[in-house]
Amino acid sequence: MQINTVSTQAYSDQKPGTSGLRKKVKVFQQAHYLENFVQSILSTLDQSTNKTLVIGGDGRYFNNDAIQIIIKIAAANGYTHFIIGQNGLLSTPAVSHLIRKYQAFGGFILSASHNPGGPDEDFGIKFNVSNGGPATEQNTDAFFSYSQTISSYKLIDLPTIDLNNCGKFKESGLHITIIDPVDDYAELMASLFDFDLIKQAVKTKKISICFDAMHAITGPYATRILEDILGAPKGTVINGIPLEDFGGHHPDPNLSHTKELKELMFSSNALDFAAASDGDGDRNMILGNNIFVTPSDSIAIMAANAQLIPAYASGINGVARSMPTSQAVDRVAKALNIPAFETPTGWKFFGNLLDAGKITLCGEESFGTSSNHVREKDGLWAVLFWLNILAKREQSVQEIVNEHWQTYGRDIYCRHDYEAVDSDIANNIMDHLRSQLDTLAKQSFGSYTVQYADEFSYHDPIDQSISEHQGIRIGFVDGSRIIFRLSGTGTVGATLRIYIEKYEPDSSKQQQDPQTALAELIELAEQFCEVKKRSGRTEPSVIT
Ligand code: G16
Repeated sequence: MQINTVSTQAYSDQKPGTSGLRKKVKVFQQAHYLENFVQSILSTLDQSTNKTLVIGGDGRYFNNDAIQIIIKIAAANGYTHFIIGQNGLLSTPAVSHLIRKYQAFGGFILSASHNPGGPDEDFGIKFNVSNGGPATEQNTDAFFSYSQTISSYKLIDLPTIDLNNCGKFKESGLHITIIDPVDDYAELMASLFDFDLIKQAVKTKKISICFDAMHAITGPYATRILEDILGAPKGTVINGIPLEDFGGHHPDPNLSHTKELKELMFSSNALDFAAASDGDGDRNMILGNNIFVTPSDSIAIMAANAQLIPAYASGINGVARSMPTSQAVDRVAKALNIPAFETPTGWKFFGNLLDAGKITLCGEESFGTSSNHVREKDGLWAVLFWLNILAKREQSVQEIVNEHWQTYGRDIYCRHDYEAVDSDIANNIMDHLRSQLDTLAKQSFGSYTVQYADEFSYHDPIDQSISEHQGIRIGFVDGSRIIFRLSGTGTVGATLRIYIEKYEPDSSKQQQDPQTALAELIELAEQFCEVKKRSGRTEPSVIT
């Protein structure tokens, strides 16, 4: 095998964000851009004796070009065994599972998640390590530092690898396995949930389902599991064919981007259960007949009902949520007498807790939930978890949510996103907020008195690492919170996220619309950050 050394120049913008490196496709298509980043990853990680890598992506534009490049560079760096999804496709949770199951060194995931795809849209790349989870912040900092001084990368000459047919073959001394993207994942799901019970509920029409795959990666997974294995009628999965540009849509499962599903589920023809997933299959949105379940409530309800699910029947060790996620799951943990951890935004922060057995379930407000079965969030797993609860409890989503609120109280919650704000303006907003932190405590604003105001930093209890500047928190005496963060996943300007929550224990007041119930806090958020005044926007780009 002839290894070539190619001269290159560093790009200054290769700092990974919340979840890998995400940029416009055209940025990735610049000469040596992807190559530099892949070499930076491989040079930075310990040179292991394990030479197996998993590779796959969500099928967006540039997916398969990137796979061919990665194989050539990884082979030149000594990797000899490659497990690749057929047609280059693998969902993010499936990659996590495959790394663990086949004990690979790690895996490359090609995706910009919920961001749009196509020649003029977004692409992304992320490396997951041997526990199946995203590279840690220490790893990603090291990737970036290497990328800043890189002067060459290694590459072998290789014919284009055929990704279309499943099977094992040898090419230029490399062992290539092209696998069915769904098989191993479907088997894992069957081992966790009571498929017979769900099948029965579907067959007897106790649960009617619609799943929107948003023309992204979960199409084949959901079709196989929901329709072929669990027997839901053909057509249960909509937008089920993965497309390079997701059909021109934004594969982000929230109420703004799933209009078809929203219209159906808030109509008189609503089904019992509906869900959607994102570009790479790690996010989920849960809907019932005329109800949207917030992701923060969803993880709390899962924790409260975990004992109904075969895989978690003997109990859960603990739970974790990202800091901006509502405190609903903490209340369940308290009742179960198990620990609840608060981590920064980003799935990578759950990995150590999962590996150490401190937690079994974890979730984020950004439509992510999962458990210790993989080291990523898992969209279809969440859907199956809900279906298993519905089949077992024989109640509607609405009844389950209402009972949960009556038992634990409701954490009324919303998130306002201001997307594509000029970066300087966004940074000034954050500085303006920081400048108020020392003086806010004990001040009263209308019905609210500030208890604390700070910038969240996380001390990892397992590896003792410290992650600072993870969002600005303003907490009030009654437990309400307003949180401000700049997103780490956008590719245009900056996205300011404002998270607002308020606890409502009184069941006679729990049915309010969040925008109404939170109106005073929403006003206060503007008073603190002045995003409208400073950016000229009149309303958020997205409300979830
Ligand atoms: C990624 C991370 C999540 C994070 C989300 C939003 O999700 O894996 O942990 O909550 O981004 O991050 P931000 O608020 O910084 O945009 P995904 O689905 O985009 O990979």
